[in-house]
Amino acid sequence: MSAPGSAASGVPHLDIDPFDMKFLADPYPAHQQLREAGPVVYLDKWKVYGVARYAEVHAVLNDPVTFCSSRGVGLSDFKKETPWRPPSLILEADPPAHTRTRAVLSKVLSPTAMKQVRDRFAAAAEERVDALIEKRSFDAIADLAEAYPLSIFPDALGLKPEGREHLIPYASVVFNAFGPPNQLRQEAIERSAPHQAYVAEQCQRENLAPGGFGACIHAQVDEGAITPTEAPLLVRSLLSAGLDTTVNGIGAAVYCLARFPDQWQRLRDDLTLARGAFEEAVRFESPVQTFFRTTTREVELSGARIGEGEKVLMFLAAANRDPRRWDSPDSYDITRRTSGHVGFGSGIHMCVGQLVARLEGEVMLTALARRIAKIEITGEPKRRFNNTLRGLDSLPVTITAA
Ligand code: OVV
Repeated sequence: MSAPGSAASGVPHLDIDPFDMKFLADPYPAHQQLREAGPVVYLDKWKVYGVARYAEVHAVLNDPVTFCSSRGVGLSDFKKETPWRPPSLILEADPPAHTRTRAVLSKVLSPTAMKQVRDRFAAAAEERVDALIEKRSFDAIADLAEAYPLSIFPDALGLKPEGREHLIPYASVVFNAFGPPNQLRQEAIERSAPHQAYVAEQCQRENLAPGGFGACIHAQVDEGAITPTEAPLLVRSLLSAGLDTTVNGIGAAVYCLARFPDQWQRLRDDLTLARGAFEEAVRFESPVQTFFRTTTREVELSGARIGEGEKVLMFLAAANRDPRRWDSPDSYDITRRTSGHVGFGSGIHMCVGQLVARLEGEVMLTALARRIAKIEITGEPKRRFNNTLRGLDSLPVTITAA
């Protein structure tokens, strides 16, 4: 008998910690090491398997029976440790339980639902850009990437005005909590009580305005699709995953377009490229960098034997820049054929809110490109450190109106 990932199984052991500050500050050299070491690696620091090539990340995402989510999609194995909050009914669930909750959120966030919010989202993007043109110099994170989603998403959900300052801190805890028990995770959870209390309260039916996404989830109880106890937890999923993700997605897109002025010019010349420019930013920066799965049986993956009950860390960001899959993976190219990127995941758990994210990205990039000739970075961008999310804390810019 050999130990998990021992030399006998041919899996290379690496002493890379994908959650330390050095890695998070600049993950790209380590992503390359992880990809080049082999199709499956073993990370001794956290005793987990890792996959960083596109083929294996895609394979793991698309075999949810073998690589399950119900034992948690962070490092913690819910079969061995008590989760820091009650598990998500969609993210941390497997079929058949997952199928029903997924159908509910799919319906609430459907193409039809997008039609109903599109004009409001587009008008708010125009308003935000008006305000930024007035300012000329601003922080593209606080004043744009955060301010825009905060101006529309809580209203679209139907949240009351009071307490919204908890939303981003709550999401930051959620995404830090997928990581290992490092300082980022432990401090986030220690300080989470007020944010958790706010979120639990806002998930109740009486606190969600009629017509919003939250009320639509609760209306599914009346249809018999979910129980009255399930509805608040599904609202919690939107509060967990619906805001900080798009903040970092829009932040990524603006950061790309500010760094690559040729791509900014192409977008200005053809505004129909806005959706592609956003999608390519999701591939290029991968706002959600990683997720774990847990094996439900012994499995062979690309020649590597993995035992039952092992955690497998999927490097979505590394897969999105795997030269085996992508031409010039490290170039931001707004006309690239991005389909198949795993920035939104793949398979049965692929981002259920992706239409909301793309809508926000599209209308914001369209509004920016229509009115602004030039975006210049005028100060050192500051990184925001999170175990799962990649993005900036601040991005000082000066814009020139068209
Ligand atoms: C995709 C995602 C991230 C974080 C939280 C959740 C989902 C959730 O369902 O709570």
